[in-house]
Parts: sequence; C-alpha cells; structure tokens
Amino acid sequence: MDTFFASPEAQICRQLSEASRGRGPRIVRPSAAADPVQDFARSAAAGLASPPRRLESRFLYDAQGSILFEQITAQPEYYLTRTEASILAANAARIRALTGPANIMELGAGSAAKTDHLLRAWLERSKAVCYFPVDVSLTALLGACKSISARFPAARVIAVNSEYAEAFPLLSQLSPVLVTFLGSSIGNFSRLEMTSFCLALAASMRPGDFLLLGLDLVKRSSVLEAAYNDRAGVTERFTRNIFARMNRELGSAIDLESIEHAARYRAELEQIEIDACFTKQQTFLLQPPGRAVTIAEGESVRTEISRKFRLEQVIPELNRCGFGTEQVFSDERRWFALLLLRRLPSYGGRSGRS
Ligand code: AVI
Repeated sequence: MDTFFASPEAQICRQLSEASRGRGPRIVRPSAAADPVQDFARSAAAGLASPPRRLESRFLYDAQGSILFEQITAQPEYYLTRTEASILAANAARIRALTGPANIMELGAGSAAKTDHLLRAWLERSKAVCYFPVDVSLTALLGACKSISARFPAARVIAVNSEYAEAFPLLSQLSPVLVTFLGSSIGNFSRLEMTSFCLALAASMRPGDFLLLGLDLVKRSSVLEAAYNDRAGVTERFTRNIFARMNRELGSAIDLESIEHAARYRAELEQIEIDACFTKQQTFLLQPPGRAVTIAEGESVRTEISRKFRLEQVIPELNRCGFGTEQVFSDERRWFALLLLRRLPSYGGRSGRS
C-alpha cells in the first residue's frame, strides 16, 4: 500500500488525484498536519493547567483507545452502534436511491464496519464505488482498507489519515459526494464546536451534495448511564487510556489505579459527562513541554461529553448551518436517528458555490 505525504491543502488535493490513478487501496496524509505528540502535549498542558481541568476527547483515540472503543461498541449496554447499524441495514438501498451513485467520504471511519451496508447497496446498483475513509488513527485506517478491499474488491478505497477538517478541501473534488458522520460522534462536540464544524463542512461541500448524520436521541437517563458505565468496565479502561497515553507519550508516570471513571447524565443539558476522578494526589511532569502538574485527591478531569439530541431542535440548527433534511430514518424505539441531509444552495446569508 502506498502512502503519500502531502503538505498544504492544494497538495493534498493533487495527491488525491494521483492516488486515484493507481490501483489497490491508498493512504493520503497531509504532511503539514501537526506532530501528534506535540499536539497532544500542548493540549494536555493547557487543559490540565487550571480548573475545570479537561482533556480534549479526540486524544482518546490512539491505537489502544481505538481498540477499546471498538470493544465498547460490542458491549450489551452500548446500544448506539447496534441500533445505528440496524437502521443502516434497513435503509441503505433507500439512501442509495436518494443520493444516486455518489462517492462516499466517511468521517471518523474507525474500523468502518457499518459502512458495509452502504457499500453493498452502492454495489448492487453500480459496478464500482469510490470510498474515502478519514481517520486520525493510521492503524484503524489500515485495518479498514484491508478488510473493505477484501470484502468489496470493486470498491476503490483511498484513505485520508488526518483530522476531519483537514480532509474538507478534498470535498469539492469528490462531488457528487455523500459525507457520512456516523455513531453520533457529533455529540462529542460542544454546541459551539458542532456549529463551527457544520458551517466549515457546508462551506467545503457543493450544493446538492449529501451528509448522512448519526444522532443519539434523548431517552431515559438509566439507559444512557448504563451505556457509558458498562459492567465489563471497558469504558472505564477507555477513560483511563488517555492517561496511559500521557504516560507513554509524555512521560507523566501517573498511577492509573488512582483514576476512577464517572459517567453521569445531566438531564438539564441533555448530555453525558465523563470525568476521570483522582482518588490519590498525583504530581507529574509533562515532557514535552516540561511542565509540572498536581491533581489533588478528589479532583477530576473532564475527558468527554456526549450530547443527546431532539430532532425538533437539531433539524433547524442544521438548517441554519446550510443543510436541508431529505429524510429521517430511525428505529422502532426512536433511540437513534440517521439524517440524510443535503447541502443547501444558500443558507444563513451565504450563497453556495457550485
Ligand atoms: C464516539 N462517540 C460517539 C462515543 C459516544 O458514545 O459518545 C464515545 C464514547 N465514549 C465512551 N463511550 C463511547
């Protein structure tokens, strides 16, 4: 498998067209991307500097964290992945009928397991499909490329190893395109982050192109809290892993046994909040950047939020960001929704590029 190191936006686009001429799965990687260790070090030092202490949840997904997240998706309490997959299985053909033979770009592809339903529906109607998984985890992408190419030899797979936004400049080249952002990953953004993300995505897409968005819906707090406190303790290991990653990459030597995972549903904010609670004081050095941090016994560090959605609120929000709703797919219990959205020709005072 070839790996291309591209630098600025224009180069990643050029590398993409070179990659699309070759055979076999390819990986495109913007070389201008921040060094992941420096990026983590800077973010962790800033986030731990003062209360409320926090770590950015995107750093949960190193190679180990991605494996743990895959294990979370298989836990009996974690209904999100299974429910979304069942909605996709039931509606992939309908989605293909609505979008036509678009290229598919999947943001945060991970192992890309759910994509099978889409690729199968595409290949039932056309001889080939171009699939562009985007992920920060190279390990996850390599696994996805290998397994998809083996299962769907007619799929052309070009993986993009980058943050989501770094892949946005490719979108105008890929039109007609269906962007998928599944698993309710958008719920890990704050409301403000979600708005900026959607605006940036809409600005990079051509009018008429599609977005398939997975959203976990508001439901009983007991169901939600169980999903983030699985009995087998995999989510706890996932939370601890961000500190294990600090030990591995930043030499912090934190006693992982002193960390307890706490996931609670805040009904008034309609979000799960995940904290790492310290049962013993920890003083450690982050190197880089060589800064000492003390976390007292009883203090906690916020590692994630997971927002839950109401369709009547989120659809108008998405509309203001440039996305009109084509169709909403859901399950019998109305626990999860898949929204097929379409980039509007004009929105929020902006007229669309074509
Ligand atoms: C990736 N994301 C949608 C998961 C969620 O449900 O918010 C991350 C997760 N964290 C703990 N469990 C799952």
